[in-house]
Amino acid sequence: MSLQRSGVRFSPQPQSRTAANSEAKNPASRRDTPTPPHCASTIASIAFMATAVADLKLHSSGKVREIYEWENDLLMVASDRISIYDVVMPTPVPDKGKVLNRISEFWFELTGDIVPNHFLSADVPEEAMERGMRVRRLEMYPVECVVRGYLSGSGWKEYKAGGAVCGIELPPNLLESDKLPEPIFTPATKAEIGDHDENVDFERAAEIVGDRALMEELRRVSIEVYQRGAEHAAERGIILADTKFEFGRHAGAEIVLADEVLTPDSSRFWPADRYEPGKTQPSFDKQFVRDWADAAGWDHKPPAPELPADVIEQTRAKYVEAYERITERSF
Ligand code: Q0Z
Repeated sequence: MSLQRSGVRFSPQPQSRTAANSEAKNPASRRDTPTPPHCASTIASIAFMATAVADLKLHSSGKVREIYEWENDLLMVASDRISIYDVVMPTPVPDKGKVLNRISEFWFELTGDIVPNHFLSADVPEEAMERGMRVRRLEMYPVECVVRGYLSGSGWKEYKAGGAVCGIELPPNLLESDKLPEPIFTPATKAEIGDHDENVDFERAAEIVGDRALMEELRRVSIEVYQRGAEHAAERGIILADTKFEFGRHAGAEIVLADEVLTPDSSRFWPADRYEPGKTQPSFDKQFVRDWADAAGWDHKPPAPELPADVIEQTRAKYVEAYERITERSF
């Protein structure tokens, strides 16, 4: 059976994370996509990816990733697109997709004894080489399984407002970015397109899933995978402050870890040597982009400005560094 070609395309702000839209047949139907970035390597990769085969049907797309239907399985492909302030930048970061895909692969292997996962094979069509994986098609649970080891983002906001996060009471007088006494499970529901996910308490998440015992197991597994990853990363100078997991089921298994796992896009990665509670922490991977965009005075509304080559290069280096520290392999 011949491998269909696939690959990443630079599409304009695909804000939808929703599943299969019958219109979305992939590349072919999107050939009129405006040409985004303008550096030579990008043009080259667009040219390359334009030949990337269109024959796989798009299953779902996110801001920076796509999923295709592939026989009875799925092909998940990570692009080089980068988003900050929830907006995709017009300039890709070379190799970001490969780095994230390989980080997920690494964690799937390291946590396979805790929970089965959707990874099937890294043997994918040439065009998706290293940035794609074959995964098992699942029925997904409609909750985001968030684990927080540190107080940041919406967790910090909720805590400031009422001393609790998703119904979990926390000790008084915590600072922004403080380490929590123990990791907490703070589920969220997938929001409508363009909106942020909504934090919910455990009982609400259990209602949504329709099975409290199952939800308890999702919580237990989520915390265990987070702890395994956070310990591993901490030993290598990276704080995994928090993360979001997604789970699904198939005929033979009730709980299967899916999506991307403990990547810089699904988690907050902080450089441990810069850790300083009481303020917002710098991002391990995206800080150069944020700093440049802030200095440029961008209002965080699309369209985002093109990124200069040195910002791209420094950012690429941070992704590669994250990969090499975590996996102890050279990229
Ligand atoms: C994951 C998402 C992405 C857009 C659906 N193994 C699976 N089986 C069924 N569905 C999914 C998976 Cl991973 C699934 N998402 C999230 C990922 C692009 C949306 F790469 N949506």
